[in-house]
Amino acid sequence: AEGIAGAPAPFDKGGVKLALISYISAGDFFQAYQAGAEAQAKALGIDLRVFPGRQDAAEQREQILQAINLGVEGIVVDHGVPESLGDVVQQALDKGIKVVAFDVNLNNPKVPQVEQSDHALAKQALEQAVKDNGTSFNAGYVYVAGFAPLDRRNEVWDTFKAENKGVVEKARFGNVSDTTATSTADQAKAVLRANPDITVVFAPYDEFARGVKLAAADLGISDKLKIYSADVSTADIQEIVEEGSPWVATVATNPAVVGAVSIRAAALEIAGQEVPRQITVEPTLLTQKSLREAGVKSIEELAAKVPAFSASDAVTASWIPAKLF
Ligand code: SR1
Repeated sequence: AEGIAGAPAPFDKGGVKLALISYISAGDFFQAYQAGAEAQAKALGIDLRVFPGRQDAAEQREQILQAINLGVEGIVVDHGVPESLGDVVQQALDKGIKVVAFDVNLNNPKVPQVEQSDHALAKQALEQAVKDNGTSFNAGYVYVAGFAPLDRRNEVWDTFKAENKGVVEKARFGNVSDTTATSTADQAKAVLRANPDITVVFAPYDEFARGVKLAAADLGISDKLKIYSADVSTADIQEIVEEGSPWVATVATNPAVVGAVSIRAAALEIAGQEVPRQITVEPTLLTQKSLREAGVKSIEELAAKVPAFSASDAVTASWIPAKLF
């Protein structure tokens, strides 16, 4: 493995072993996050071991123990169930392994936490919903508790409802699995059939939004519904801009950039350099109108037009190659 000239040890020699341990690997967001992590690891001469996530807390624990046994110098934990991770993460830290967490609250001062500013993300999506629909509407809400980013977005939804009494949550549903979009679509179909007065759906995860859009199309009510989401991918952009799409806005980062930031945080920790405990990648509002007007058809085209989608200045250093996409 090649080292980086002028980099601090051990990156001057290359071949630093790092593990990326995910709780979820299925879906556009997690695939792009992994691709970004891999690109940043390659640019740093890191030997990245990727452990796929199958939403299995016991398996994720086991993978952390495997990574410790492999002799990695750092571990990035991507989502997960905090209660089942605390002790194994502590075992890694006790062995001198650096740990970075993305979207899982490990509540350990030794572990930097990466997130996408989920409060800002949900606020921007709901502000757009108010711009489009006013402050009185019947809403559907897609939420599954226990995922740190969804829980943070939920805090904003609760405050939003308390401040806007004309917004009525008629139904709450959602499913996170390896078939999130289609399972959510089945639930959405039942909900929208039973509540024909729902005009807005807050679905702050792109797989949720895709499911609701699918249900609306099946029921023939796409023109009566507006969907507000989080996340973006090339497939999402195509679904948002297509003629007659009810998916009218999303608030997002480039997940590949977030993956790269997570690896950089681990690299800086390993190099003994300062890393903030809270690392935030700020999201951007993308409306259907703005995407159509810009003629953007893919995440690459988006990155070419909006700098926040090509790179983040979070946790950088002069010795870290930053231009990845
Ligand atoms: C099940 S949690 C899904 C969320 O994790 C990441 O934060 C993405 O933004 C996605 O919405």
